[in-house]
Amino acid sequence: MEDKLRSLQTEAIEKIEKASDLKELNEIRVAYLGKKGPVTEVLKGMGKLSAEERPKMGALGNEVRGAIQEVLESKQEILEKEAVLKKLEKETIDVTLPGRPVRTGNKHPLTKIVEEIEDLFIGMGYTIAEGPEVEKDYYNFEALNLPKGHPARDMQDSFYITEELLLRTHTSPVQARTMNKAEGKGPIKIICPGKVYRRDNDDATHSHQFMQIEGLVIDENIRMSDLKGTLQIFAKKMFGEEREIRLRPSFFPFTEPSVEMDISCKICGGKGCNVCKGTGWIEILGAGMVHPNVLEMAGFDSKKYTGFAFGMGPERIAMLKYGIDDIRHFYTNDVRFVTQFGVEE
Ligand code: 2U9
Repeated sequence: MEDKLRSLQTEAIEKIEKASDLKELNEIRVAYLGKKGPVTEVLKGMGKLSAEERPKMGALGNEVRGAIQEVLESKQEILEKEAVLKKLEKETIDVTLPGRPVRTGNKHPLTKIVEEIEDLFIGMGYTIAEGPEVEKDYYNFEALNLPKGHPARDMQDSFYITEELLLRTHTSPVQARTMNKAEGKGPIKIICPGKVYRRDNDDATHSHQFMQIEGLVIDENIRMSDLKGTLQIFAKKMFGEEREIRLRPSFFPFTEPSVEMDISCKICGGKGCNVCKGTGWIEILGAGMVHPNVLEMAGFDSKKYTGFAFGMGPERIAMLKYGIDDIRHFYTNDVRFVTQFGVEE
């Protein structure tokens, strides 16, 4: 019995010293010192011992228990200290580390350009007018001097929904609607930004969905010089004060005379380079004096009122301003593209 108790003591102490955490240590305590433990089992056999043997064996039993208990307690202390150190190490915060940058969103480059152009014209006294993207054939074409069968309508291959309904091919219908609402009374001074749709095969410079910003000024005594002055201010504010503009004769059914406006190339200053295709000039927008038919159809007396209008594609403006080479970038929402345009200053 004595040998058994001594070997239990050695065995228990070996296990205690190898214990790696408090849970394992507690399992050893229960295993060796518990009521069903081996020490108690061995001492149950004390009944067979003689009267003088019994007290000695009992004392040995207590001594073995005491020795195991003592080693348990010192191991408990060590493991508790280790546990605290491990916890401290795990929860240590290095306050000298740099903060994690807060990722902010980006304004889409098209949104930036549209807002910049809106702010520019709002600063010149224009108000913003909007209208439906699913538009009536009348406002999209007829009210703009493009009667049914007019060849110009084929140019703008359209997404028709029904005979009379289509996805608007420009934002001009918004101007037509605004004129109709005015019931022949000026002045009108609006810009009309919005999405437009054309049945076109997408490529680097064409998209079936794109944006337009058009402007319309109607009042008594509006002249071509008012148009030229307005376009000059726009060009200088958008592309730099040193920009020059030139107006070339053009044709649009809804304006007469019609012009296309170029700005002097900001890359080569007008000498000619690949951006301006060697001409020194870059086409930016179209414009003209509102056609009298359009005025009359909208209920304005063309003897009393005149007006000018212009139209531009913000994608083209953004591509020139930011050096973007493919219009499809605006619509594929690749984060590598949009994040190049930082948050508003
Ligand atoms: C009304 C009267 C006149 C709008 C105009 C243009 C010239 C023009 C194109 C430029 C590039 C469209 O985005 S684009 O493809 N637009 O050149 N637009 S004058 O004239 C109007 C509009 C409405 C009632």
